[in-house]
Amino acid sequence: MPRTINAESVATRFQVPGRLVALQPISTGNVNDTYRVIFRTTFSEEQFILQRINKTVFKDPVAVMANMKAVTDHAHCRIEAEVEEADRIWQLPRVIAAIDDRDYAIDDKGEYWRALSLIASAKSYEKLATPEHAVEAGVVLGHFQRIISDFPADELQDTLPGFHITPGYLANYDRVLENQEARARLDRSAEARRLAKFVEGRREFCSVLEDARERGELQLRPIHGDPKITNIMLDNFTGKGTSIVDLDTVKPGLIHYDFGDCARSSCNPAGEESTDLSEVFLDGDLFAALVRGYLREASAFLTEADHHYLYDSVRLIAFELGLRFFTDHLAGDVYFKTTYDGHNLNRARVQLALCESIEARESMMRRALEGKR
Ligand code: GN1
Ligand code: MG
Repeated sequence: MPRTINAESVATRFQVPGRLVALQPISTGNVNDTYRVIFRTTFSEEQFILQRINKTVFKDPVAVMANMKAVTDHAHCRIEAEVEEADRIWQLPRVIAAIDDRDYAIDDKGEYWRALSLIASAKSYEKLATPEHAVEAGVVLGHFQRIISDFPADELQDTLPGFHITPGYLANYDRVLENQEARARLDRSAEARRLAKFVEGRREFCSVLEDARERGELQLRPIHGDPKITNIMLDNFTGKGTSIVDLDTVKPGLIHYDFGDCARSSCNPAGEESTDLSEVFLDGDLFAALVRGYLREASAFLTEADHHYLYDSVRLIAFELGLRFFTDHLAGDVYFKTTYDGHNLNRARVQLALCESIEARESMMRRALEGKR
């Protein structure tokens, strides 16, 4: 693969001691290309994560890296300051500087690459099986949001304008459907038409968080942007959450985008890639456990209004991601990476089925949110 050759040549351009011995692609992630890199020294070895930043999605990779550097520097200081009181050793990847001291390297094709320290002896999971894992996922998200909650959001750049602004995704869906090929994809699939009907019934709901923000009830804060379950690492030895990774969507936003994304990805036992809709649902026990873990950390900074919109955020982010996958399917798979025909349609079916399940469980979920405060 030509990209692997590029990755090899760029891997040696960061401040890592030793010589390159291996470069292993990591296939999770729907946007960037990721590799685990091994360098050997005379005495030992160094491993790190190398990523090609997808420029179609992240138009300004330099700004992405500036956000990542600023937030991780801040978070590392906070972690160090709290180290004596903490019930575990918290970790967060560090940006490894390039040989020229920049936070990225550019290859001969003009592609941007970054190197990040590896969170070793820890794993992330595609889906959660036990309430204990869900508690840990909640703790990890709450902890991350808490330690960056005093970082001034206005010092972060908006690297992905429109990210998680659901009404914008709806407008984009309408725009895509003006295209003849997209229309044809919709018309020839009964399943696609069923999803379109589901979307129609929820047009007004799309603006629930943005309306609250415009009314001044919710404020922009620094957020992770993509705290899905596969970005949360659990310590191999203790089973406790130890780190959150994939920090390229760190930017100003509503903490609700994060909570909704974490809950919709953690509490669906079938996972995002399931092909069996009958297995997709919002598991109430996992949700109650996640809320318990999250509020343990997040109660310190959540306002009354923040609490009020937590249920809506789970429903909304499942809906939004379903809409994004569906739109991408109709547009001809231009944004998310796919591995089979109809992949994005299937992902959309999963998220919208999950949204339906979240709607059916509203009162139980609200009770879990209220009961844990
Ligand atoms: C994308 O690339 P990855 O897997 O970290 C996407 C998220 C979605 C997620 C769904 C920048 O994240 O918003 O929730 O796929 N990231 C971007 O798996 O669009
Ligand atoms: Mg991501």
